[in-house]
Amino acid sequence: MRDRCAEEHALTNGFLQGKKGLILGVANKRSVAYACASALAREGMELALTYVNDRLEKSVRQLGEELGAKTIAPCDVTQPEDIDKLVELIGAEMGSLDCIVHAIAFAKREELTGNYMEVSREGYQIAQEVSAYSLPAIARRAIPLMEGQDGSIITLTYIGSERVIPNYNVMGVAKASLEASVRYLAHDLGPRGIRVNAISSGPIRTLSASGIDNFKSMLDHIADRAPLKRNITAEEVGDVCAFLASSMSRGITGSTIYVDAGYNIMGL
Ligand code: 0WE
Repeated sequence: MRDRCAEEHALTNGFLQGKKGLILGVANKRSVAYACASALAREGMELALTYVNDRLEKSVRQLGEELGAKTIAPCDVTQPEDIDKLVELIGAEMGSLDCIVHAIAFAKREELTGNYMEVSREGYQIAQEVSAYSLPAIARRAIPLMEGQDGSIITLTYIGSERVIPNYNVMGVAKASLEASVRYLAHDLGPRGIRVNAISSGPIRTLSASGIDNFKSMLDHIADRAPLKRNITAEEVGDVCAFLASSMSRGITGSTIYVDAGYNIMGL
């Protein structure tokens, strides 16, 4: 399977052939990050994947091998030395980087329920640090690897940044911060040939959504109201990620692109 995959990726002339990408945030096969990695690999991109902790190492290694990933390394974005080492390793093993997919978010479980106003100082800080600060922290360090070739940085966000989604709470505030970061980074990095964009995805059943109160009723609500009358899949996000990684999107930077079956346009 893995040989066939790798061979096909080498033989087919995918539109990302010859490009190299780093994906942060794969946990398992259902991860949106995995769907992005899979779409990028399908189009011929050479990949590096990261895992946060020992608990996830095994599954990320296995998925990485299936996708023909060259580099699989630990990275806890709250540890600056982790990011430094990761960038150094990628420099040594891959030489350069054309694309970064930032698919990382974290808030404490207890912050994703009840009233937003009860948010703790620590809970607020952790959500911001992991989910938002990590983007400029990675982007800045990766500049030397990305400069001089149409580079693309892609992150994932959610409509809870702009409108109230009950219980999303501190994550909504962190995503608002992440989206503002996308615009400021686009301004900083545009002159160096690096584009920065976000994909605002509709809700998807992943590890991140597990244990969220009433997730099923949120999915039903979307399928009822969204113009496409359905939910979206991780693969649909992966395909837009491949587009944003490619030169087909060379005129787009600082944007948030919705992959939400059109839900965001509705007023009622
Ligand atoms: O961004 C997210 C979820 C991110 C997330 C999920 C968890 C669950 C487990 C961040 N931190 C944690 N921490 C945990 O301990 N989404 C877009 C999915 C999501 O999460 C929600 C949603 C939706 C949609 C939480 C409340 C309401 C809606």
